[in-house]
Amino acid sequence: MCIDCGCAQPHDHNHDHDHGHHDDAKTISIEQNLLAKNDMLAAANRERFSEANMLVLNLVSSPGSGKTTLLEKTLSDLKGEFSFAVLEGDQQTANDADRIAATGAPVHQINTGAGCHLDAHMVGHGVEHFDLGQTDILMIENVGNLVCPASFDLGEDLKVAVLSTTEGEDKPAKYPHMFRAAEVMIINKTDLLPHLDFDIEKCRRYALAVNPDLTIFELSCRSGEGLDAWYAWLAKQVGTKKKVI
Ligand SMILES: Nc1nc2c(ncn2[C@@H]2O[C@H](COP(=O)(O)OP(=O)(O)OP(=O)(O)O)[C@@H](O)[C@H]2O)c(=O)[nH]1
Ligand SMILES: [Mg+2]
Repeated sequence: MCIDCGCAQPHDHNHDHDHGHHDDAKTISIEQNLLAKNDMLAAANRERFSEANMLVLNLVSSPGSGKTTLLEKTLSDLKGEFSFAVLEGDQQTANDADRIAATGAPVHQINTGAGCHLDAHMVGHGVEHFDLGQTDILMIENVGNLVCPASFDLGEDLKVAVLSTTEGEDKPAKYPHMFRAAEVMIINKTDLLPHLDFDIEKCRRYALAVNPDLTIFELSCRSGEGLDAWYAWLAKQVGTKKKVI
């Protein structure tokens, strides 16, 4: 168990606590049990989602990268084409759910309290608020945190990691687990590039070094630049999902 955040993030036990091998073994066993239980619930979620013919994306990032803003834009621009439902994960407040509700999409807020990630159990209950048969795309906005959400499968089809230009281009190198777990990386806030020393090519290189299969979008939710490519990709994913089923 991660002592700092209480989650089951696997990590190296090479820090210099004075606990011995016995405690280490117990810790690893609790981690494995927790993740195994989560994986089981995630598999059940995935089966439910696939029965509903629904594309499910898990949006992960550090706080403030623009996940909710991206959802607001996407939902507003594509509401004529697809029906969306949104699960919002935050430690506290319903601020993000209120923003999504303003777009007219069904939304449910999950507050994790001290927890630093959503888990499959929370998501399984969260989707009880939606009519899954009437939903083309379920968007799950995870708790803003580049570490723990990487380890918790929610039953999603894909993880989308959102990185904003104000965070620095080295984040994929410093938080490799997240960018390895994700299939897509969005570099948001490109409108700010003229004011920053963010090196976008270096960022792409760092990301592709940890995950050569990443699909990368560069966009600005503020100016709208780059959103069309993201929308086209989304439409293709929904099409693929419907064809498979
Ligand atoms: N300049 C600029 N600002 C943006 C852009 N996208 C989002 N923002 C701003 O970034 C701030 C954070 O955006 P949010 O959408 O709340 O970020 P978030 O990732 O949902 O944050 P948490 O849910 O707290 O993790 C807000 O002030 C947004 O207006 C963008 O493309 N350009
Ligand atoms: Mg948000």
